Amino acid sequence: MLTIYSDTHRLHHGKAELIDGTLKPCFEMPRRADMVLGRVREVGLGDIVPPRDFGRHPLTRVHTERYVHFLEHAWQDWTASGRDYDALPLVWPVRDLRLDRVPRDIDGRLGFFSFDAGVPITAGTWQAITASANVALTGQAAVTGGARAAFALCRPPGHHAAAEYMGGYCYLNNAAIAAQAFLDDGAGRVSILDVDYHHGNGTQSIFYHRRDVQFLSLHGDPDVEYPYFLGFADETGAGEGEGYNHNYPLPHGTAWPDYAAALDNACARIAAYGPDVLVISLGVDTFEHDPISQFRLRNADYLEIGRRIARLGRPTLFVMEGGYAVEDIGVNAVNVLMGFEAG
Ligand code: SP5
Ligand code: ZN
Repeated sequence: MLTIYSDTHRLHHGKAELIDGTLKPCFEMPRRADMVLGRVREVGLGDIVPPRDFGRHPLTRVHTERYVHFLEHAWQDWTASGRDYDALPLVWPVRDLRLDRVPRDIDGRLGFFSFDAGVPITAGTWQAITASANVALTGQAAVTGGARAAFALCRPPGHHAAAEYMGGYCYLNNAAIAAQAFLDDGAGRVSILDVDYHHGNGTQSIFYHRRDVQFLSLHGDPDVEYPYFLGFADETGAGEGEGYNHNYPLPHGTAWPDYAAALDNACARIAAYGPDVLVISLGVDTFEHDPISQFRLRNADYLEIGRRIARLGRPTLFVMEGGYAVEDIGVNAVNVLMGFEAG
């Protein structure tokens, strides 16, 4: 399987995130991608190629122009206002606060274009997030060109980012950008299966009213887990998209048997939908030793996830999302890919 990777991810290295009431070093760190790339090399998964530059157009097919503009200029606006530490949002327009005005001041803009504080903007963030989107798009082009599968080793991740807000370590929604590119290149239907531990709220939001993209997500029950405000089973799509969104909220402590049952149900729905291509939001924070998550998958379970995805028999793009047990992230992510190749 082809892997697409860019070193440019290193330019995004946030210093701290607010968790458990304290500032801790960011869990989403450059070493995550190093570990996955190292494992891809170690097992000889296949060629590793750099991304091509697809420019701005595919980004604005799923994100608003003003949001992309905000991301591009945020660091410059932040430093122009006298700060040189990471920029972080601090105030959000909830409920009856106004959404019809976009503040001019960068602190207001950071809040307007985010839903949490897990998104530091650093000097190299724009370069890293556009490289990450290009990694996904290069994988998409390979699959459109006839490859059975490709692995987009994206970092930063993307599935929490919606059309107009960042959050949860995510800025540009790489999986959604790739899915839209598949459609723009002639696919009629795309399924996105999100196996990251956290609900893919951004991806769901982007496609919620559409039937050309089916979205399915297995994740920690938002009643007790981040992102808390989306990801429940009764979110089934709206308007044209009614019936094309499927959430599988699972309790803390979920281990392989219950996870596999939910995965089988999701796979049956994908088979019934009959997509031309499949995009996998591949998070491995479902691992038993993940430091911020509460599922109990083990190393070998990831092989089986890959096998089950392979049985769907669709051209498949894997897009890297979360996973914070850094020493195991390479083995777990690449196990999915090896299970797929064997399956
Ligand atoms: C891409 C991705 O996986 N993003 C995850 C963002 C999660 N951010 C909030 C995590 C809150 C975890 N709370 C756990 C408390 C542990 N003591
Ligand atoms: Zn996650």
